[in-house]
Amino acid sequence: MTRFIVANPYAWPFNGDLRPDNTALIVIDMQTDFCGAGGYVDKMGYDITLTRAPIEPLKVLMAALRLAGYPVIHTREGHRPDLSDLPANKRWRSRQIGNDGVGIGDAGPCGRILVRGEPGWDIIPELAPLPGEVVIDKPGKGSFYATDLELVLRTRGISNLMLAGITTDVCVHTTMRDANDRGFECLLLSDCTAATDHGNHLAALKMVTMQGGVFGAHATSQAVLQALTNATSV
Ligand code: C5J
Repeated sequence: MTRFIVANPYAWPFNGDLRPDNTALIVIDMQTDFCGAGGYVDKMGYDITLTRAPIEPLKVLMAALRLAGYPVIHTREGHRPDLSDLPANKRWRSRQIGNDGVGIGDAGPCGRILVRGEPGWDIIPELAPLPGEVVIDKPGKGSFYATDLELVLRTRGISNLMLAGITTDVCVHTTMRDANDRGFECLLLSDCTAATDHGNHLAALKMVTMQGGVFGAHATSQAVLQALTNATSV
C-alpha cells in the first residue's frame, strides 16, 4: 500500500512510502525571538502577525501527527552565552537593522537576543515540545550545520521530512536544501511556515517547484491531514 500527500509539483513522497517510522515533522525556530512580542523579529520592525500565522495550523497538525505516531522534532536558533559561536559578521549585520544598534547577543525586551537560556530564545508555549521530543540547538540558519540532526534522523530510520516553522526563506529553506542534498525526501508545509515578508514566502514556495521539485515539494497542512485518514492504494 502506498500513501501520498497532495502536493506541488508532485504527490509526496515520490515513492508513496509514508509511514510514522520513516517520516518526521521538523518544526523550525518557533521561538519568541522570531514570533513573540518584544522578540528579535518584532524589534527589527517586522510584522509578527506574519511569523505568528503558522501557530494555529501547526497546533492542529502537530496534535494529529503525534496521535498517528509521527515524530515531531524542534529546532532553536541561538548562541552560547559567551557568544563564542557567534560569527562577527552575523553579529555586525544584525546590529544594522532597527534604530538602536541592538542585535544578536545584546539585551532586548526578551533578554539577550538569540542567546541560549534567555526568554526570547525559548520555543513559544503554544508549540512547546512534549517530554521526549528531540530539540536541536543550532547556531546557524540550517538545522544540520554544527548539530547532530542527521545522526538523530538516520538512527531512527527517517527518510522523509516535513518542514514547518520560520522563516520560509531563511532557516526553513536552508534546512530543506541541505536535507535534500543529504538524500532526504522533503515537503515544505505552506501554511505552517512564514517569512518576515509575504512576497519572500511565496517566492520560497515557488523555488521549491522548479525543475520537477528541485528540493522536494510543498503542500498545505490540510493535505497532510487528509493523507493521514485516506490511504491511496496503488
Ligand atoms: C532568521 C530563521 N531569519 N529562523 N532565522 O534569522 O529564519
